[in-house]
Amino acid sequence: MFTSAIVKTPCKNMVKGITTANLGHPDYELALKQHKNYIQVLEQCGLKVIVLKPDENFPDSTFIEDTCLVTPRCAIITNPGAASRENETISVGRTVKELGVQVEYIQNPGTLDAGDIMMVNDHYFTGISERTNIDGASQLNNILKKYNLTSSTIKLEKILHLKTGISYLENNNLLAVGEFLTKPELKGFNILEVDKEESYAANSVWINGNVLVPKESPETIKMIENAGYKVIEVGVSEFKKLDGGLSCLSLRF
Ligand code: CIR
Repeated sequence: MFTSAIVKTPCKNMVKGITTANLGHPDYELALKQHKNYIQVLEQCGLKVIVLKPDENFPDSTFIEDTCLVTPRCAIITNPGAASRENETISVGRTVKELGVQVEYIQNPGTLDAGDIMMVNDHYFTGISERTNIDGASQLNNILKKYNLTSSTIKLEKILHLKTGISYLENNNLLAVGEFLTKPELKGFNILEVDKEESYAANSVWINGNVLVPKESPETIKMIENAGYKVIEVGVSEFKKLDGGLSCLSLRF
C-alpha cells in the first residue's frame, strides 16, 4: 500500500526538455491541466500528494521520479545521468528531509535515474542504461543492503529507462514490451505482453489495487482489466512528447 506521493508542477521551460519522441513541442497549458488531473487521480487512489513548485531552471524537472527513490526504510537521492538534470535533486532532497526519513545519496562517478528502478517487494531491479551506470547501480546496491533490501541489474538495449518498458502490477504480474519480453532476469513473472503499437502503455502505475494507464491504449486497458484490476485512464499526451510516462511524474511511497 502507498500512502503518499510527491509531484512537481511542470515549468514553462518544459518545452525545452530532452526528447527523442518526434511528436512536437508540448502545449504548456494542456500539460498543466493534465498534471492537475494526474494529482486528482493520485488522490482518488488514496494518496496524500505533496506538490512542489515549478522550477524554470530545469525543463525536465516535472519528471520527479528520476531524482529520488523512496523505499519504506530510506530515501535515496539519485545522481541523474543527463547533465541538464543533475541539480534537479536539490529540491526533492529538501522535501524528503522534511519528511524525517533517512536520506542517502548516489555520487559521482555513479549516475542513476530512478526511472531505471523497479520495486518488487523488498527487491529493486536496476536498469543499466544511458542514464544509469554500473557504479550508480553498485552504490544503490550497497545502500539498499544496509536496510536489508536487495537489488539486481538488467542491461537495457534500446529503451530509455527500465520502467519505460516494464511495470510491476503486484501479485507477480509484470507488464512488459519489446526487449523485456525475453529477458532471463524476468522469467519468473507472469508477463502481460503490451502490443508494440501501444508500447507507451508499458509504463503504467499500480497504486493500491488500481492501475493508471495512459489514455488511448485500448488493448492494454482490456488486458489489465481482464487480469482483475481497476483501470484509471490518464491523459498524459504532453509528457509523452518529452519521453516521459505516467510513473515519471511522481514519487509514490
Ligand atoms: C528525460 O529525457 O530525462 C526526460 N525528458 C524524460 C524523463 C522520463 N522519466 C522516466 O522515464 N522516468
